Amino acid sequence: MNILLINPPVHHEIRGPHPFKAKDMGIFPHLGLMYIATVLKQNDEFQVKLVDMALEQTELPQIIETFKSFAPKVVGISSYTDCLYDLYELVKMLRQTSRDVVICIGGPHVEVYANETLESFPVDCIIRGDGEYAFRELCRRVRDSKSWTDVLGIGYRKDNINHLNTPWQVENLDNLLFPERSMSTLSSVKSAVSRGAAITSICSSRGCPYQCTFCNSPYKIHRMRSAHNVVAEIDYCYQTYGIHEFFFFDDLFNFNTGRLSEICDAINNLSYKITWSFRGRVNHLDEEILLTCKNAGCIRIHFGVEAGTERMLKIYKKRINLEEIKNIFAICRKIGIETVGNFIIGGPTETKQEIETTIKFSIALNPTYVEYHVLVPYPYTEIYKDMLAKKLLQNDIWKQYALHPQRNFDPPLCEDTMTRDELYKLLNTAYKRFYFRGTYILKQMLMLSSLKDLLIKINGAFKLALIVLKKRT
Ligand code: B12
Ligand code: SF4
Repeated sequence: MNILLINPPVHHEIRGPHPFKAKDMGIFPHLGLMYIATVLKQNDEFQVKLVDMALEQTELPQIIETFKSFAPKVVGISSYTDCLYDLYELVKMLRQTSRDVVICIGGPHVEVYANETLESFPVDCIIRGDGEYAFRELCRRVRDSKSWTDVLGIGYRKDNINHLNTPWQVENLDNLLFPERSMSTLSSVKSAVSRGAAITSICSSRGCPYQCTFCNSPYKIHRMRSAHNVVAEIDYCYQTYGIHEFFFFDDLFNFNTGRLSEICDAINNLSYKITWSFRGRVNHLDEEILLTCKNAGCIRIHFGVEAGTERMLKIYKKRINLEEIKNIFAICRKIGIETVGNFIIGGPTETKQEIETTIKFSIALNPTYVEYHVLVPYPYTEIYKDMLAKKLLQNDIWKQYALHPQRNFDPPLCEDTMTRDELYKLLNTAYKRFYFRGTYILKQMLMLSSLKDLLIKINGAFKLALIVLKKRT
């Protein structure tokens, strides 16, 4: 039986204040769908095609052609709240093409808006939680013409009533098969930050034990793979695809220092060198473990710093302080690990003066790169719930959008101290002040190690200049 998995296109990403859109960040294969595809293909149980429309820039007519020629019995589609309109168009078109195919949506959006999706999208079901085994069970039941309504994780609508089963959660992530990267178009994989070689994303844990008030991470329960299992996947990628650059996309890679140290030891025991980077927090780190990381090939750490004032760090429930941040950035600089500082502008009650302090702090911190974001109160975050409770928003804007996806949706912002336009202006100013400093540009030029490196930096700088100088319409 044929199964089609789709990552929808990104044509109408919401008109938010992010200066970088999905395509600017580099395109990585869809790990979640590859995990699912690999489980489905095990022992040739199903014939699977994965079309990453975002990665491959596939247009709707093309996917309909693929759908007709491949004739799948089940279609599984991933979902992002930011790209909901594209998902909606895709699902409608597939449904118009076939009444019989079972259409199932999974992924981050349905974690948040399960009921709304069932109500407004012409789908048979959704799947919440880890998708691997739940989706395989759905496919098995369809193949065997059995009812699938009791499968864990499934949500469906019958007689105008939604039914949501308990999400399926893989307890031991080590038991999962490594995602087959060949399911995706490897040659297209590129990243704004890679060293030019083939790079892949990798996930060593799911969930995060913290509860920052702005965060909409879909996995709430934190589970980690063993160090041995993680490095076995690295080796598999190297041996099978020749990949030697890895980006750990975990929400929080460095939660357990012991495991981090074991991962580094296991990487050092490989007979070849790799480079890697991760997304992490400044706590759970010190000079010793950072040196261990550096010696095992860690080249860059993406830190969620968020603010340059203690008051905003508290509002975000970040559970870190300015001293810790300064200390870790200084150590990284000293030992030669690049840093990316992520900052938020426009949190609840944040004043212009505080934003100014954050921008100055980000420059003084001297990270290799920065990313500034205007805070978007995402659905189900503490900040959004608080804004609704305080009636700072007239209605549940996100819920309306989830029920009626629109092309030009402007997400809510915290506009209690500044207007949307003022926040956008500050964002552009922040980027200019950080990147267009003479000392910064000179430092970047001095760090160039090759012609390839130069081309990557020129390309990055050109994109950045376009983004920063572009007028918002
Ligand atoms: C890696 C990553 C990226 C990468 C790669 C994206 C990709 N296509 O995989 C890049 C940098 C390109 C990226 C871009 C974007 N991302 Co992103 N990204 C992530 C990150 C950090 C990890 C994703 C991951 O690999 N997880 C590990 C795998 C195993 O899990 P998974 O993908 O969620 O899949 C599992 C389940 O969700 C489920 N599942 C997923 N799809 C399906 C489909 C079916 C049919 C079924 C049954 C189940 C199922 O089963 C999978 C296996 O268990 C997450 C944060 C997070 N914690 O998830 C954000 C996250 C998913 N991204 C997010 C956003 C907003 C985006 C962008 C829109 C941002 C932007 N403006 O640039 C774009 C959209 C890209 C696109 N359309 O493909 C949000 C989504 C929020 C939401 N409610 O929709 C998240 C949650 C970050 C956040 N906290 O805000 N992203
Ligand atoms: S922002 Fe980072 S540390 Fe905070 S809850 Fe989200 S993933 Fe965890």
